Amino acid sequence: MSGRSSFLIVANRLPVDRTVGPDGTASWRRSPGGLVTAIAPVMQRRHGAWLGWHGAADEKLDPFEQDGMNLISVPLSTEEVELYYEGFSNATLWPLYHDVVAPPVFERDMWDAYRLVNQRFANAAAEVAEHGAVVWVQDYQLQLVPAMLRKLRPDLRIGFFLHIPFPPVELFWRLPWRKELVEGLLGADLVGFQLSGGASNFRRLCRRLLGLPYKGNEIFLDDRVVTTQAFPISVDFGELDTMVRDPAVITRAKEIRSELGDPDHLLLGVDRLDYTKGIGQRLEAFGELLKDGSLAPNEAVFVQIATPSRERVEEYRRLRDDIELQVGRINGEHAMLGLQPIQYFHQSYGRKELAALYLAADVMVVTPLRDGMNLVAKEYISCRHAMDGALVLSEFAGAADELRQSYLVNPYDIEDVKRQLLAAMRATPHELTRRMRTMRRRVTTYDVDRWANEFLNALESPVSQSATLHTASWRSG
Ligand code: GDG
Repeated sequence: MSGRSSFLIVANRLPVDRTVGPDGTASWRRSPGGLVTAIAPVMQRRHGAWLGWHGAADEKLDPFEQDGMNLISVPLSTEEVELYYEGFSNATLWPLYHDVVAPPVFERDMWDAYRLVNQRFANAAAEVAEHGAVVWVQDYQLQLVPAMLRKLRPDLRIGFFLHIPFPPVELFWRLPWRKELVEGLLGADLVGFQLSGGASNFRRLCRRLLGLPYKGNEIFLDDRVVTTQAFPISVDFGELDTMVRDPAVITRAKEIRSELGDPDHLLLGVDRLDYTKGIGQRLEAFGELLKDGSLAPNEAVFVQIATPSRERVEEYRRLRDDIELQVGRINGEHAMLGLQPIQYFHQSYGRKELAALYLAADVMVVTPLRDGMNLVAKEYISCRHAMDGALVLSEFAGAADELRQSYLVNPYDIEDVKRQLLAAMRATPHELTRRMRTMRRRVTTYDVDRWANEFLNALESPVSQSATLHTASWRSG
């Protein structure tokens, strides 16, 4: 790859993972995960460049090409991975932005590393962006990049999208570095959120913390306007819809059901093993249904895929132990020879295997305590072209705003989860079709292409007339 780019994605991670073959040769493979799933197709179409860390510490890589994407690695040292990534990003910001469901850690050396690494990303972007390029910065690990980049390159059009929730002012206020963080985000021309609630939390915060006025979606700075808006992320509906029509995937789905003993109800959970995902709550509800006899032990099987995640962060290690203890207890009490009611897998799977699981499952169980969007819920919908299957969905997932025909639950209310699990299992085919048809209509029309195009159109469109006028009057007033 050579020269500069007119379109850049800046994200913590490059969208690839390195694999080493039996003969010792290394190659790159597109990695799983929400962000990658969402953006890779857009990148390929626009022939841009993607800046991010490649996943190995203390190693510098030359730019390379993969799957039609130009990839530029931003290096991180072992200490930076610990302090910037596992520390400030995942032990401070992640819990703080997810309703403090785990206590956030506030440590100054983590913040210093976060600032230093954000500056490195900004410098790298400034170096490869063409004059007037569009730069799209992704997610909570890089919230200082917009302002740092604007300082270096005022000619750029800078967008930022936050994949996780933006918290209410009262929670954000705890952050010792709250002012720097908000000023970092305000370096963007457009700050995108999953939901309008996140955007309005951000605008209120800007007024209270920095005294900035806003009107509608626009925040008025001295010399420019920052637009804040919701862009609910979605999935590649077409890819999944095609995948589940593949005979190999259909056969695999049948095999999965028969390997599980052809239960009346196959329930499925697919999550990164994360304390925000409410895995414990759903297993508790399922265990109680078995215990109180609402479900016979051989009537339902719950398959829980818990993909390994952030295993060096203390809170995640504890969570793994808790979940595995809980699975062991429930299975210990209710298993029969050759039949375990919970099938738990702490492993990662290929996309096709995942699609086969979605196709095999009667009830998809998505119960986060807080989630920016939750792509798994939308992936399940995309795989149900027969218009059957039920989605049990937490009210605290961003996806609940769009998927109103799911079986909505409050995951903190175990009785409610039990009730909705049973309702989903007992629903008539007619009822399931009615709900699924409406939800599929939503996901087909608002897929990931539409999400990315709407964001980029908003970023590239000229600033509104009213915004310019308002800035002028604010400055003169
Ligand atoms: C963040 C926000 C927001 C999971 N296990 C495997 C696998 N996955 C894929 C799923 C899905 C993705 O990972 C997970 O996306 P989610 O949206 O459910 O959750 P987060 O990872 O927390 O994502 C979230 C998202 O960003 C996008 O903005 O929706 O709220 O927290 O695509 O299918 N993929 C494969 N094997 C696995 O074992 N191949």
